[in-house]
Amino acid sequence: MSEINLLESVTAFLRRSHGHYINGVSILGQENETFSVVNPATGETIAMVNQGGENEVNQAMQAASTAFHGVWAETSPMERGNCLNRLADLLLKNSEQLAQLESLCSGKPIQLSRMLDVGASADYLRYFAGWSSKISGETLDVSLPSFKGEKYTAFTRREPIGVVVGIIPWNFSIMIAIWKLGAALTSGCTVVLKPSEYTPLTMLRVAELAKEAGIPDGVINIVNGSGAGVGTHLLTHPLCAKVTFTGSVPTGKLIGKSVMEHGLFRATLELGGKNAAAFLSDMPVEKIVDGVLEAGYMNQGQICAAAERFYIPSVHMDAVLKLLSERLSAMKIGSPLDETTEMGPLANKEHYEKILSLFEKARQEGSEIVYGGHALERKGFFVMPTVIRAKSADDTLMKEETFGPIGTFLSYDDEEELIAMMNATPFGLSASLWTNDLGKAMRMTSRIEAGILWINMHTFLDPAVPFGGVKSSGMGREFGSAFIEHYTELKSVIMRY
Ligand code: TXE
Repeated sequence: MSEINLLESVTAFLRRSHGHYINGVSILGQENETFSVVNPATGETIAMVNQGGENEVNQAMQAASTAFHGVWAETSPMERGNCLNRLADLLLKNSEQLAQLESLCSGKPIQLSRMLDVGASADYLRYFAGWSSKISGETLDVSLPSFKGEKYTAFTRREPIGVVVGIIPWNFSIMIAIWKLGAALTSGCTVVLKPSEYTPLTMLRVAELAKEAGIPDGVINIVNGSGAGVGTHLLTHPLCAKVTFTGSVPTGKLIGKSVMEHGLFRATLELGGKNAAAFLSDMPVEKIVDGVLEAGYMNQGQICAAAERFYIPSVHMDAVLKLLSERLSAMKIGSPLDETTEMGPLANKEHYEKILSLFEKARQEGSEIVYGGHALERKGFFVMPTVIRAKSADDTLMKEETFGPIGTFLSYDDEEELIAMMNATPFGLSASLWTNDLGKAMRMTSRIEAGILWINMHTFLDPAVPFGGVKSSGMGREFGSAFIEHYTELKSVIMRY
């Protein structure tokens, strides 16, 4: 056991009274209600947080709007980039504190928190920082003829959209918030973020670091509370210019409907799905199992782009399931604060109960549970990594997102049938193809319905490569240059002379 000691700054932070971060100040807000933050590894409450309400939403939106008009949109692009780079420096300087907070609140193994929620967040910030000085319009030639010798010139400007509301899930409470914050701030927008009610602490600390980095008050605001309460107030607030959401498909649809009803029309929705990983028959069994472990089980399967449907050539199926079960049985499940832990608990009780009910569903439907399929007998929200052999493509676990450490497997013989099965879903966030025949992979690429397709890899996101879903998995793209369109308005100017 190599359980790390909590830093004194972490225990001190947990002991504080928590609420919101508005206009450069931590505040408790005016609501009397509080909610608890539960450590999923123990089931114990580790902090209490004040629930926000309409009042806090109004204050935060007003602060963000004032900072947008008076300060941030007027800040030079270079200085905006410098601010984001300084915030990246401070994330790394406070890396261990942030990683420990993330692991305590979400159950993520500490090594992953260090690598992704802190390390990758700093990289994303630096990537977005570089864009601040490169967002520009273009000059255009007017196409119609002039009648009396007059001349025209035209150009476009990319102008920041205004106050962006970011609704954040619990699986990467820092990194996903940083995706939204980095894109908004580099474009000249200001933000009001609502973290998940399961992981409300980490961004409160990041907001303090943002102040230290020289980001002006009001540019970043955090309001904590429920989706139905704080979330709804934010989305319907008249100062909200855009919403960017990552989370479940049902909530995403609700948010999409709500923003349209309130005349907002600007939403980026990054939702989940039921991602497929398909292994072609030239792949050896060991490589298939390595691929399945990479694609399906990281962070207890709680990654929106992770694979949940696995298609295996029937000739390899038995051997793959046998070796995979052996590899999973050697996986170290334990405390997220143990540096050797490979799999922690599920992030919260509701999610744990949902996963247990899906195990039950698989049993009722007669799917074969090859490995796992039950909770661990210990406190906290631990379940076994699980392998299920589906009866057919109609099994619930081949269709519904579990968001857990569950791989469901179906064999195939024919590659045309494989493509049809991969696409037979209302979702389309990600997919992967595994083969040494790159020519075949390239021919299949255009036929697979997914926003991101990996070849011989899975779940690898990069700030330079656009990310987002097709079909019911969302709309809009994060990263690359694609984000610019979603955080700026394109203004055309035509001049006669
Ligand atoms: O997600 P929600 P929950 C999946 C996963 C999980 C299930 C439910 O399968 O079991 O979703 O988790 C806010 N207006 N994913 O309930 O509801 C909410 O407060 C405005 C996949 O946590 O999507 C939180 O901040 N906001 C996913 C955020 O939305 C609302 C990651 C996400 O919550 C709202 C998380 C409303 N009406 C869960 N209702 C992924 N794809 O990455 C809720 N929220």
